[in-house]
Amino acid sequence: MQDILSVFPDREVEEIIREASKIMLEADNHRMRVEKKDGAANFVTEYDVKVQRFLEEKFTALLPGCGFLAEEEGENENPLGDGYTFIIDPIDGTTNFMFGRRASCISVGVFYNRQALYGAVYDPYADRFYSAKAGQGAYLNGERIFTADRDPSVGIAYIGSAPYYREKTGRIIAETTYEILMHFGDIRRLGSAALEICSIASGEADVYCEPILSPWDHAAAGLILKEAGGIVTDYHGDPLGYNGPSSVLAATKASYDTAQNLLKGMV
Ligand code: LIP
Repeated sequence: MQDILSVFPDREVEEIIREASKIMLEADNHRMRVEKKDGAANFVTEYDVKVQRFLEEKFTALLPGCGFLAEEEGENENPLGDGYTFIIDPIDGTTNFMFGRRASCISVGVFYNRQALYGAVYDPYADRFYSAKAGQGAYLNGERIFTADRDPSVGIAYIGSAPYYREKTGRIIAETTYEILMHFGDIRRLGSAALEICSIASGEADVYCEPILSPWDHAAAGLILKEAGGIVTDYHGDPLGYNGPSSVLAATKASYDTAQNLLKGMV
């Protein structure tokens, strides 16, 4: 892994992501084409597709033969293969993006022979580029970032509402909200899992949890948080996979056990 890390073109990948973000910034929120996907309130805009196609074209030119596991379009039969695989959410926080709520990002996780190699989450509205290479720390706009060491009783916890699966998760969210609120300082919800997880990496929050989340939502931010000193598992404390949706718990070391004890029986 060290050899591939030393030659991985992270600067070129960052430049491609920054270039792709211009598609988001130039979007016309009032006239964009929107299609409905499976699940309640689950949408894809023409810009999600444009960003994904741009990224796939540029990453293929940069690293010929690379594979993709991406949210929009195309089949993802074999998510992680030999060599490079990009796990992409072209616009994480699509509903925010549709409504002009500037809380969305581009999320790109890069794997090599099924091992997490690099993660990048870029919020173009705030110009915050989170990144990490395996074993080499986490960064926000080039500055090292680290998780906080706060007592859970004052910590901030993001609760993802898994709105596309509300028939299955509605009551879980209600119970989770009660338990988390009774054990942490306060609760939040941004609507972008990648940004919520990255806010823990930069010390601005302490916990994120969501009962059902797709691999493209957490692949990049999960590596960034681990490299910042955090912990990312499913609700049962097991490592996250990338073959389909799972529960996700992301937290600082100081808050992880409290949150995992509350969540392990929820799913
Ligand atoms: C969203 C996540 C969010 C989750 C939504 C959806 P999208 O990603 O960031 O945390 O609650 O169900 O998965 O669909 O906006 O890319």
